[in-house]
Amino acid sequence: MSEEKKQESKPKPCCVCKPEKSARDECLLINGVDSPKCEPLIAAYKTCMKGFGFEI
Ligand SMILES: [Cu+2]
Repeated sequence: MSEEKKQESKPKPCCVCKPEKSARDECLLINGVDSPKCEPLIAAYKTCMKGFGFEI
């Protein structure tokens, strides 16, 4: 993608927090979206995204 280079200082949401995202996604997949089990993982992902300036 050509936009990728211009935004090097600010990464895209899809390029950051990948381990946190996959952990969250896997949890949601296994336990379902309403499972409280995944709340810490969702929180960890949000915190990580926030660190990169993304409010989700
Ligand atoms: Cu990306």
